[in-house]
Amino acid sequence: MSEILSELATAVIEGNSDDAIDLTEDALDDGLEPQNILDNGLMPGMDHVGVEFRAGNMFVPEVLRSARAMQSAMDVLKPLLVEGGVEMAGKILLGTVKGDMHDIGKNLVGMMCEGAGFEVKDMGKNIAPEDFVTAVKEFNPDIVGMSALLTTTMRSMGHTIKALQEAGLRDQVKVMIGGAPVTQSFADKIGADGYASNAASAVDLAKQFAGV
Ligand code: B1M
Repeated sequence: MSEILSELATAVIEGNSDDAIDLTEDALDDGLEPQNILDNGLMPGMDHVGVEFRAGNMFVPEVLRSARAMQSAMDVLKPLLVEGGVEMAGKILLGTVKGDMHDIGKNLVGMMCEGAGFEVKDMGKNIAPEDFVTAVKEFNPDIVGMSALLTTTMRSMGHTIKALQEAGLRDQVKVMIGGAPVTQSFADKIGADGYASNAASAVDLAKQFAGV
């Protein structure tokens, strides 16, 4: 890895958005390709964050800072990546289900997935099954991600899967669910394709779904 890319990875790990932007611009000025900057600067930084988060060596506020630094750099790179026709890893439609206002974990999942190269459309919170259906038709995602933090709102995940089935869209998408009260057995029960217990595992699962 060139020195500037290793500094960029460090900026992401340390959650330093200003450095992440400056170094991304410097790398572009030095003639590095946007894809190279993404794959060998930003991604290794975010991968490291995922490993440390899973190991309990980094905590939510630090991970959020890293994700924001990654996103700031991605704001610089994204138009160039799109212009250059670079393929994203896949498209994820994300939302917190109906009746549920908790979005911190969902936001973290979205940022980490963006960091891993996915195009993420975040619908926000309190998203009804029919709104997921409409958004699937419009955005055509590879993965639908749902988050719930309340035992009372978890059931809306099942309702959303049913609504996708009824709209004939279920086979077009993988459904990934998560949130504190959610378990693998609940995912199995409602017919989700997978469950992730934290943001780093959500990235792994999304990559597995996308075959990357
Ligand atoms: Co609320 N709340 N809350 N709350 N709140 C909990 C969830 C609760 C456990 C607190 C408690 O009583 N001990 C409890 C739920 C009990 C239950 O259902 N069993 C609770 C309650 C009861 C409520 C209210 C009903 C309180 C009231 O008004 N009486 C109310 C409900 C409002 C509503 O949603 N309709 C309410 C309101 C709120 C606030 C608005 C004040 C605020 C939310 C602010 C916000 O999100 N913008 C809030 C908060 C902050 C919490 C706690 C304290 C923290 C949640 C959080 O952000 N954790 C929470 C108690 C706790 O967890 N200690 C609590 C940090 C976050 C990073 O973790 O969301 O678990 P988490 O996300 C993780 C994983 O779960 C996973 O990855 C994330 C990152 O590793 N993950 C996914 C999450 N989504 C995923 C999706 C995936 C994959 C992985 O794939 C798509």
